[in-house]
Amino acid sequence: EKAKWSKETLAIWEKYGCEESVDKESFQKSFVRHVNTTLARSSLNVDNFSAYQATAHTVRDRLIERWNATQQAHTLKDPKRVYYFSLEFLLGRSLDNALLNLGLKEQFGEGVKELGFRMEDVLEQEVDAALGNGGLGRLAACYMDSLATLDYPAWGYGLRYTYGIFQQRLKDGFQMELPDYWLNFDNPWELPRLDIAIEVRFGGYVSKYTDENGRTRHRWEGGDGVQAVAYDVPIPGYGTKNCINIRLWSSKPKRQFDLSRFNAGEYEQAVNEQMKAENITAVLYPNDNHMVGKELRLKQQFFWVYASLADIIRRFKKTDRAWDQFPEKVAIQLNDTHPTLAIVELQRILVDQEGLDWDDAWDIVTRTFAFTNHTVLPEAMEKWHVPMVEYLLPRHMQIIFDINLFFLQKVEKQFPNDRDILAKLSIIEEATPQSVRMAHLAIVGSHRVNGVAALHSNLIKTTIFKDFVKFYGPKKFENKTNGITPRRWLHQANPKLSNLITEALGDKKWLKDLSLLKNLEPHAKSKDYRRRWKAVKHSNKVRLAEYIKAKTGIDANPNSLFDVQVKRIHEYKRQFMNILGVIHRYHYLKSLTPEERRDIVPRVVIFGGKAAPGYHIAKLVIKLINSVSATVNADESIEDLLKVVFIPDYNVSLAEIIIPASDISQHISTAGTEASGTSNMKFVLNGGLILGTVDGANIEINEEIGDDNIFLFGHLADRVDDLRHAHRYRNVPMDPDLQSVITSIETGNFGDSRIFAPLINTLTFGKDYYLLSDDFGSYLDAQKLVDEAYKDEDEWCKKSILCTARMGFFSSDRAIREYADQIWDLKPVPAKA
Ligand code: OAK
Repeated sequence: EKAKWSKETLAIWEKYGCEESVDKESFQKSFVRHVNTTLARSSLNVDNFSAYQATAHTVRDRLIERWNATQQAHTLKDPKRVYYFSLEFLLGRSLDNALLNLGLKEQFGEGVKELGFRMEDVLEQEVDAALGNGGLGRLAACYMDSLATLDYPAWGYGLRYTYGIFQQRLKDGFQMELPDYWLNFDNPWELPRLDIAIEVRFGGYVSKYTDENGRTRHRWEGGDGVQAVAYDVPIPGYGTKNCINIRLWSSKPKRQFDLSRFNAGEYEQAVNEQMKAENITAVLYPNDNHMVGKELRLKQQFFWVYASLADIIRRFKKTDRAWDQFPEKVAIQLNDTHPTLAIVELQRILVDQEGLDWDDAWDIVTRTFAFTNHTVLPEAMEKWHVPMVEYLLPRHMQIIFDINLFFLQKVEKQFPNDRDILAKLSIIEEATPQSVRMAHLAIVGSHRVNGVAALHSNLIKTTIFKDFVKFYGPKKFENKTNGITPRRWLHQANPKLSNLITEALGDKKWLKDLSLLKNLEPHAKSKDYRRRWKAVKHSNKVRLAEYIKAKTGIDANPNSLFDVQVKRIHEYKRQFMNILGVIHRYHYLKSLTPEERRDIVPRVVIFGGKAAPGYHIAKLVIKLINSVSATVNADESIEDLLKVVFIPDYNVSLAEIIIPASDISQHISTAGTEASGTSNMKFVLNGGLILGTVDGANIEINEEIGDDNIFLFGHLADRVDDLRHAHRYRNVPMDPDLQSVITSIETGNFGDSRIFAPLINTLTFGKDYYLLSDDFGSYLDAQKLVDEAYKDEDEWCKKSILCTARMGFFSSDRAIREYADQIWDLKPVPAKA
């Protein structure tokens, strides 16, 4: 119950409820106070880490004020809100981002310096919040930045994993996984809300009864409960007071432990329940674009959507509105199929608990949800065995069957006597055991479905969801091309380039309206501007070279062309093709005379990325890269002409160092397999060119920046089926250049070749599913064009500037506005100063 204040009391609240100042002196005052009180340290006992903590707490205080103001504005105005349901938020570090978004970097930097620290060292202390695998999780983080910046009333909902994505180490060139102890020290970027706890149940049974109106009703009863406890993560917008919230749920036992067992001396059993409960949010599943049907994962998904919906409904109910207004106040975006059970849970609440008729409830549900698909890979499609769902969620399984029944009745009406289409569209896959197809459920339960780049959105309409297009018509399926936040991915990661851009454009408005970058174009003609642009790239390369030296001992000469491929290791992304290309280059270099060598552009080929721990082929790719690296880098005859580097433990904060230093980056997935890609956008925004296939967002990047500024190669998506068919049913000879590279590995030029047999087999016995052989020739040709183009430094620099200038479209602000206008019907609500 809230207290009612007297006038006098209110006056005190108002007097002290003023804003904390943001000048250098107030920073220093807060800093020292936090060192002395929050950290309980004296000024004699402050290291860089303590300085980080004190700075973080000082910034956090200012964030919380804005967070409060924002929530207050929303409560007063009660606008429609969007809830972004994502099982992953790959936020990375928060301090630098918060300093820049709040406009505090300069004065706080000065303040910290006078206290005896360097801001760079302080920022380096922060561990990444790595609650995600890759593209999907980082996209969610960029979207939160844009939602906050554009003043949209938005919340993120996710899980607070005790362990984020594993840390990667290398041992003898093999990937080793270590747990990510990110919460070992206090985390200043979360606000524990231990008072917000929601009980979540699993198991139990369904009972039937007749209500007072004579209707048959169902009740889900019994089962084991755990608590979902809220932790709030403030997300500040750039250049606004607005600061939104990501609410992450952590699982806790309902009771601390079983007292009767404890008293009986059964200590182990007494804490069992506690451990079981805490297991639910213990660890992020480390698979990217791949589904594993583990029970614990299903429990995570339900735990999360149950608590989030309960929270949203609690908020909705505060305003006494009729249920049919729910979709006018609540939009829920499903980030892939992971949160699809929310559709079922909302239907259950409305029908079982609130007593609505099935059809009225279903209308509310479908007007509330929209679904984003992020992949067409068959192995990524979520399917849950019916017996498992039935056992964990008996009532939800019944509701899924009912949703399916009513849906298929409509299909039957539209396509009478077409058993084939019924089977194809059914939410239930008829196999032994039966499975629930989560994508089908997500489509049926949403009013809008979108892909994440133009090609991808067309592909889902013509391949995996084509039968749904027949039924619903094409309008339900849209495209929302992904975007990235220019705040983190240019302003924060590449401060020198950001300054150079601001200088040319006259102010920082471009950070809120990225289309303004087009005004950089004329500067590409200025010799002086190009000189300075080059100098920035060079200094970013020096920074990366220093990092590489420190972490791997390898000398990467910053005067070489830096060629980068950093992303999750996956067969469809074809890091294998890249390293085979490197071997081809190595052999070529060895065949040259000293005169011929003089004409060669020296290259550093840089790899980074994690392989899912159970993905053996991907792990062999890492091993092969490291074996090639060892051989090439140790070959003195090659000098500086070629260096190969695998940077371990690729993550967001490392991406911030790598991306600004790239001359060319590779985005070389088999056409039609990479839904969008977002790092491609980050590289080009930072003036790096790309070498890529005609896939995902590469296509739209090409449209924006022009054919002269991108190196595209390889077969197009519409050829892939035929090529795969040929590999399966005919004897297609391997590309001869590829064959000689493979022979070289098999000869043992890169260590014991037996290790690599399973990898090489994917090209032959595996039928070259990802078409490396088909694309290898054009890949090598494109690489030659890259080498040639790089020789003309000045022309290259012009391309680089034009790349940045033409990337305005790929701001996540543009993407978020499209979602808000076209899917969510959402309006901004600025928070008052
Ligand atoms: C992860 C788990 C399951 C399904 C998809 C993913 C995923 O990360 N997909 C990636 O999403 C990115 C954001 O839309 C895209 O840019 C990538 O192409 C896609 O692979």
